[in-house]
Amino acid sequence: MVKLTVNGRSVELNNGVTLLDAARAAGVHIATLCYHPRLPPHAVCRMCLVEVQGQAHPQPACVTRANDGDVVETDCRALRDSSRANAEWLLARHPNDCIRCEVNGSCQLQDLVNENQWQERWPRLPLGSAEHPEHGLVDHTSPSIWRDLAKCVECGLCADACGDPGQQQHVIGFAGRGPDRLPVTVFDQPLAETACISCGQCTLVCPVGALIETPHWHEVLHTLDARRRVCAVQVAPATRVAISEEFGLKPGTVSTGRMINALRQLGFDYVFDSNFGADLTIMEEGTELLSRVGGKRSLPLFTSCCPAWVNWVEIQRPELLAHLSTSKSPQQMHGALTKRGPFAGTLGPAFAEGSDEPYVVSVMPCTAKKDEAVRPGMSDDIDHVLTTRELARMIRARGIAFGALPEDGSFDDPLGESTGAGQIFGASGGVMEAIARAISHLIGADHSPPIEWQELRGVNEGIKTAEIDGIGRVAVCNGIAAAQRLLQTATWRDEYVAIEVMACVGGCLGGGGEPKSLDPHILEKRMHAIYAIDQNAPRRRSFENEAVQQLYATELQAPNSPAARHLLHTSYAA
Ligand code: HC1
Ligand code: SF4
Repeated sequence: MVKLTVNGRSVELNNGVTLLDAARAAGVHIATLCYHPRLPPHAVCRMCLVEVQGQAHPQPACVTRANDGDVVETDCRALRDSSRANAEWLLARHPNDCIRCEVNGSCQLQDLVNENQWQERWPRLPLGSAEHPEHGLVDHTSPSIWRDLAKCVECGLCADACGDPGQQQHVIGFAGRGPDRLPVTVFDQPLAETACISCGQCTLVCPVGALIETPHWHEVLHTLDARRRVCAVQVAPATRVAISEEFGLKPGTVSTGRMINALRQLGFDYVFDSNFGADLTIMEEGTELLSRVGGKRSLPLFTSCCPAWVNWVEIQRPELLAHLSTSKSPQQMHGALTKRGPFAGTLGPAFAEGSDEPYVVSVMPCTAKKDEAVRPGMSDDIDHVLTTRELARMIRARGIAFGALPEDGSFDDPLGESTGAGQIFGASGGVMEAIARAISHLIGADHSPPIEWQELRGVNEGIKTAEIDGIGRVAVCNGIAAAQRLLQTATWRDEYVAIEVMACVGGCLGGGGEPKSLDPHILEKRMHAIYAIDQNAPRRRSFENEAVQQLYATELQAPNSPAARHLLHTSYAA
């Protein structure tokens, strides 16, 4: 243990902690820009400098180990002057563009300016200068990720997140030195021309607005406000938990009802559940798996509901495309049914002339879902995709007091019915567990497999495996780097019959469109909430979804029928 004082407050902590940990334990706030608890520290922003008695110079708290007996000061004129000088250096080069910046209100640089009343030190752009003077720093080529390097504070977190042990993509790296140091792509190509898989992990750690999700929320608000079309929205399993964090509720708070009420207040006519699509995916993908096992072809089957993983296979290993399940993701299945399924004609008043389909939006924890929605072969199933963060922006823009909303909101039927198996899609291992719960039913066997598959759960293990009666051994890759490792083994083709891959560590609950969080245990907290929803669900296996049963009893006839393949399956291109 080490015992030290921070601003005169005594704290006792385990060996190995930093002065930043010690300050936080003492309740002392230290501002940071380049620090993220899940990534290695850089100490480049110099915002967290502290004085340690006996040391000649101030030390960066994020990388300095706390020693027994340290006397630490964070609050003195010299330190304030030094952070102000560092901030001035950043602000001199940062566009004064907050009013139209996508992260306005959730920007750490803006917080720093506000906390310290440094507004006057932010240079004003000349009147009428709407565009940045810098040229070539704005990149809007990706359907999922926007870059504006004029806003970059060179913290390095994006490059770390992209090359993190869980991702290992290395699409972004640092070039230049000193004031020209910037995170760029290989050969400075536009993002759309790189190997970027749109996972959005870089947007999740960017402390400012230099890397953001391609914004769709302005168009969505515009369409809602126009009241011209019937507007339907579906919400993904991981979003109903994480949205709570945007409004100061405790991480892990389940906000399904509040979220539904907020969406209705925003003007959506129908609020549906992506979990319905997830249950349907299990019926289609499970049946597809059984038919591949029977025909001994294209095994192991790769799950395909994570679009960043699909992107990775297309870009890096196109020879493996045949392994991807052709079943669309829950988002796309749900969108196809909302637009063109048997219920589409029942969704309310006649559509305005020229808009004979409902306007369909999804709320996803994922940036790559924007990319998925515009893939060839998806037949415009979805008009716009909002991340969890964008939905929070819309709610704030309309002045809806989210935390005060009643929790009683419920989904519209029939595309709002779901089981716990659909809900666990939001956590790494959830798709495979949902398959495990359903497979013996799909085979027609009379025994029931266990509901809970602990060996497939967890946000910390890279590769998880289990044996499923009736089909064989399956694997779950938690993060795209784990999939790369598995595919480097000599035995993956023979060892597994099915492999789930989620590109983001933790699965969708760790997706690049989720709220930004500096809580090192955020993934576990979200995960526990997701499994709690499943545990409390009256039905926990996808084939028990009565609306799905009804769909097969009428229009779709059976999983993988020609009608189902037409609406619910897709293809991939190298
Ligand atoms: Fe996911 Fe999925 S679980 S991919 O992680 O299969 O994004 O939450 O919506 O489509 O249902 C994401 C989450 C999500 C799909 C489902
Ligand atoms: Fe890297 Fe993912 Fe960001 Fe693309 S979206 S640059 S792959 S972290």
